[in-house]
Amino acid sequence: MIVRSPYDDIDVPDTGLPEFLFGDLGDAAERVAIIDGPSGAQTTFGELAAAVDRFAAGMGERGLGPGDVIALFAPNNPYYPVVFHGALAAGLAVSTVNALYTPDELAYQLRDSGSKVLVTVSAFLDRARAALDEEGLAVSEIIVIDGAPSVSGVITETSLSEVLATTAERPSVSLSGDDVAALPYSSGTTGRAKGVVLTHRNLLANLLQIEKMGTHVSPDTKILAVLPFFHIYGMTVMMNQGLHARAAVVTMPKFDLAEFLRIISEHRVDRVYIAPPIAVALAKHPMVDQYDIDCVDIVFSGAAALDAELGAAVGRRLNCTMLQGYGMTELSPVSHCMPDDRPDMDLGSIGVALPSVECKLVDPDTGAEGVERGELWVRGPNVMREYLNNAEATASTLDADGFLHTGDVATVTDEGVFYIVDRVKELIKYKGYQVPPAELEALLLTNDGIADAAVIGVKDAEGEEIPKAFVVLQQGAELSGDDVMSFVAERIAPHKKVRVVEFIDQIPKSASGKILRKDLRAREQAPA
Ligand code: 4UV
Repeated sequence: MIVRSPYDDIDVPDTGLPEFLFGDLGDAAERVAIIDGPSGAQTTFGELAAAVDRFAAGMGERGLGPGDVIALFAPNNPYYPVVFHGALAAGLAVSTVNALYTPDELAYQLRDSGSKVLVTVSAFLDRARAALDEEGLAVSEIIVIDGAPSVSGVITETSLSEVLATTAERPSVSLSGDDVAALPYSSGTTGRAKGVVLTHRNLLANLLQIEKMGTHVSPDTKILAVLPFFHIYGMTVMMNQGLHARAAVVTMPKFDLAEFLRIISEHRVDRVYIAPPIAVALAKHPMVDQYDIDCVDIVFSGAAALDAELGAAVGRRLNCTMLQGYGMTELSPVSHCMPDDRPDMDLGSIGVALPSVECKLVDPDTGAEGVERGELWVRGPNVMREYLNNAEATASTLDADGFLHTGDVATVTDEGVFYIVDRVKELIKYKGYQVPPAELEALLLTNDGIADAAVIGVKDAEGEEIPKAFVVLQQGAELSGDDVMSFVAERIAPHKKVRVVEFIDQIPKSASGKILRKDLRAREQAPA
């Protein structure tokens, strides 16, 4: 009943990730590790490792170490890996925060993760300061990556350059693979965002799993990191894979098509990781023809379903290999992908299981295993340890045999090629970003005019998944669909906006009060 990877298993060394990446630079010290896309400024591996060492010393100087958490709230920039790996090297865990978050959303993650320091950029300071006005937070300092030497606020604000100028000794921390490294947030299959406890072993294993598939990332590769490092796709596949392979990672703080094309062309980027909305632009936008981007060898899409036709159109237009993979924050994140040397594999598939990954397909209703079409369960060294402080969510996602229940429905061919064909979990993906319906429903219920609400994902005219709210009004309340959408938009990060509203008399619920999303989805599909 278990479908195994077609590759041999990997061995995962029992070491910390910073030691694994920077312990022995060999002849890479002089090579370029990070290129700041907008300015072209370069950082070598030697400079990066030295800055990682200084950040770790700075954390030790503050009395922070194993068991402590810092939050990193920043767009992609060359200092992101300095803070991330510097904190890890000092034994801390890093909770990476979505750069689009509002102060409330940020405060929630700071509180839930117990973060003691918040690292951010000056452009995000207003939101950072507003979040820290909230009660019950353990944050005692803000470190501003591009801050002036000494900034004063209600809470201590320090510039990163001050932290890195420390002459303190780097704390001697001996890390094992079981220590916690990253705490990104994900809603998983149900509920609000939860801290995903990823160990050094999890993150390291996923790098080795990707490498063993014959992924041709080498010191000559230039990877474009336009997708955010705070999300696990950017963190592992762009930042850490680039560092591990001694490739150059070109950072972009946010997506803008002209800037994206300029940076690819100017830096001769050969490997571009995207989510499906960027594929739409690459296949169709006239601007693409105005740039010399024939340097691109591989475009790799993940984070939401890629339409095979669309993917093929990108491959033809850019004269490059187009590949697709599948991942989930809880899987560190990659469990399946199309190998570099198999561009003949169906682009509508997610490829094969990575080395050391075992899969089951399980009927979500009956629990029958080995069905042709069923919920994808995954086991392997990349599977998260647990959800932070949430035994109940952990128990309903990770079973006693170590299989993680993904909430995605898949099929598999005799050759071990997997397809994602449906989703049985609540989660909505808007442009590859997570939108947890439970969070939107809770927010809608705070409106006095709303008696009940449910949110599901529906397809818009372009086939893009968008959040739709079904709303039951209080008696006598007079809210329009636009009122409801504005109410949400003012209180939440832009990717989580409700984009369609329908008023109904009653939300379908089970006897135990659970929203029957299946019924709402069926209602959507029924002819009008
Ligand atoms: O937790 P998350 O936001 O995580 C991701 C990670 C995606 C990655 C990362 C590295 C890769 O190399 C790669 O190929 C993909 O998105 O959301 C997890 C959910 O996103 C959906 C699915 O519902 C997951 O449970 N999803 C991710 N990739 C695909 C997908 C895909 N290729 N096709 C369909 N759904």
